[in-house]
Amino acid sequence: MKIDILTLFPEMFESLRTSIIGRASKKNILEINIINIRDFAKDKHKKVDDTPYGGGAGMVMKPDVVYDAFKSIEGESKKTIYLSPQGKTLTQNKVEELSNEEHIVLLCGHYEGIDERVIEEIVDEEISIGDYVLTGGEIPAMVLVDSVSRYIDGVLNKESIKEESFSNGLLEYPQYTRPEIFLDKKVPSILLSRKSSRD
Ligand code: 21W
Repeated sequence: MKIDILTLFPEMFESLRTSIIGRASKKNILEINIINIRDFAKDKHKKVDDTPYGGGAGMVMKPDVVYDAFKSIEGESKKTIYLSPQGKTLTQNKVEELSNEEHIVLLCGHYEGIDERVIEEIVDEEISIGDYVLTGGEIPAMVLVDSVSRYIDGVLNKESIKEESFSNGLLEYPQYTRPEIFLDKKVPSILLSRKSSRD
């Protein structure tokens, strides 16, 4: 799977390289490409935003700059997702659905958002990660990458996916490891008598 991320803050994605996802990238299972929208600014001041028509607080990302950044991505059949507070809330079912895509593009907005005309032109789907206000789409994009990457073969083992509680509706249960007694609290005896992969 290939994931292109369009952002004004590429340095926020550094952590992806060192994590579990970085390992999958090395195995060529997952290819993550960060594109700095500012590289497509037109003027010498590298201007990427402007004041909103009709007034209001903050700045809006310019449509031409975002459009050119998007156009720099190759491939015909890619699904473009705009991380937006107005989007549909991400669910485990959506994560699983997205994991079957060959190529996705994640568009991260900042400031007050992106000019609507370029959204209409390039975006297939708008996704939010929940009803609270963040400063931009970068952390939501990372949440999406992290959750989707678990379904890409080789990132996690099959058991972890099977055992996970969210999509199959099973209840999660408390977990214990050594030592057997911690702060005078004993591990439940039913778990101690059970043979497992330990030792
Ligand atoms: C937050 C941008 C609030 C714009 C006037 C009319 C992406 C996000 C974001 C942000 C506004 C997600 C407006 C959960 C989030 C994100 C930045 C204000 C603009 N002004 N999921 N419309 N929460 N947030 N609205 O904040 O980009 S996914």
